[in-house]
Amino acid sequence: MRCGFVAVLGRTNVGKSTIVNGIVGSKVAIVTDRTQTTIWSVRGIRTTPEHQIVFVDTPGLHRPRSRWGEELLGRARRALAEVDAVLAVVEAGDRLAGGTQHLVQAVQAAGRPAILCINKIDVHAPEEIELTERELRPACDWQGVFRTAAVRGEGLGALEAALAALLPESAEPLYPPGQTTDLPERLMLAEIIREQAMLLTRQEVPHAVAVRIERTEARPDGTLYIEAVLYCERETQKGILVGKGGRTIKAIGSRAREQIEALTGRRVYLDLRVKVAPDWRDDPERWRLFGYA
Ligand SMILES: Nc1nc2c(ncn2[C@@H]2O[C@H](COP(=O)(O)OP(=O)(O)OP(=O)(O)O)[C@@H](O)[C@H]2O)c(=O)[nH]1
Ligand SMILES: [Mg+2]
Repeated sequence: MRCGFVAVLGRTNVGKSTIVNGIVGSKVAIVTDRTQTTIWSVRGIRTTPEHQIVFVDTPGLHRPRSRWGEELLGRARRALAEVDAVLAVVEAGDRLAGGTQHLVQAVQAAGRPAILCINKIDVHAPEEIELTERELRPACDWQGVFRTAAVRGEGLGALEAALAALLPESAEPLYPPGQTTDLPERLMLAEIIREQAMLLTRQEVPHAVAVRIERTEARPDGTLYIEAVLYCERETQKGILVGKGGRTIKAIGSRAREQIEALTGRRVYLDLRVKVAPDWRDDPERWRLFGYA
């Protein structure tokens, strides 16, 4: 079989995590309509009898405005060093400028075989898609150019086959065939909570939220008890996260609980608290405390 690692690189919000989840066939990375959703270079593993593709999803390329932003960019860059191939993702309508220009430069510098994926073709006019392809195709030595609508699963089968063809032959898979991710359960639980916090808040709040699982306990009645803290940077953000009469934090909790119950197949009791960690995004000591470093 063919087995190996594929880094998924691109501007923030173009749909990298959606593509990884779609090909892996289960949710290994959280997805929101906000920018800078992904903070981990999560591995998402797709295994068939013919191949095993280990995707390394990465934080989106963006202009960093904090040390945390720089850390995320570093995680994306480092992912390139350890892979067999690169999947560069752009959104239909993107031109060869700004972040997309940086993407192409990073892919070229990586010196690995690369495939270009033009995503979100469901929401862009055919002429726009054509323009993006015409501009980006000659910009790099692509092994293939694909068009996808990842939210609908469109084009993902062809993309998967092309990526697998770039991987080295191997007698054995790298990961056990049943495994879909390498993210530890504790971090996965924190990510599910962060996803709902991002979806239910706006403006700067989604990016100021960090989640730390304080304690998990399997109770004798089969319930999984989870205690977590949502950190934000200011009192005003705390007010927004808690919401009027606790409405927002309750909504975050009940949506996250449903997801965790679906994932674990157990009844879940989720105990959420909100705390302020002033300017944590500029404080690496805090990241270590959150388990984010
Ligand atoms: N219409 C449309 N929306 C899409 C498509 N793929 C992803 N999206 C949406 O685009 C948004 C961003 O998707 P993500 O997968 O989180 O994007 P990302 O590139 O991983 O973003 P970061 O982790 O922030 O870098 C979400 O709201 C997705 O539902 C698509 O093919 N079509
Ligand atoms: Mg992502």
